[in-house]
Amino acid sequence: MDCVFCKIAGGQIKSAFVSENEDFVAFDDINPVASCHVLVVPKRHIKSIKELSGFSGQALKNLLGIIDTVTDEKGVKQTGYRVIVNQGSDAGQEVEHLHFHVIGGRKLGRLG
Ligand code: D5M
Repeated sequence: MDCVFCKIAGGQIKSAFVSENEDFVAFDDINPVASCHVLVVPKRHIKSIKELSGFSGQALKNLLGIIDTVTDEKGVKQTGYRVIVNQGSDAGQEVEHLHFHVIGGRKLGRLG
């Protein structure tokens, strides 16, 4: 499958991970909108947020755990951050492999 995030997660495209666990990798967004802009990506190819319902409790804990580690690493844990999923074309989703944007490091504007 020709998926850029599968290649990053699988190591075919070299990327310095901010963090990694059994189910997820986290790496800097290539086109950051803030000093902290990290993508948290499941290692398994998952197209849509709806498929999260198939995750085990442990995998969901690992999702929250890696977000916690990333925000700590990037120094935004105390100041605040956003976790965003762009789902579908109206939301501007570009990569069809589920990913969570973790954005912080400045005052963020309103959503919309
Ligand atoms: O966001 C897709 C995001 O993925 C967008 O912010 C750019 C980022 N991107 C695309 N390719 C790469 C690579 N190779 N490394 C890091 N970041 C990347 P979406 O929510 O789909 O609009």
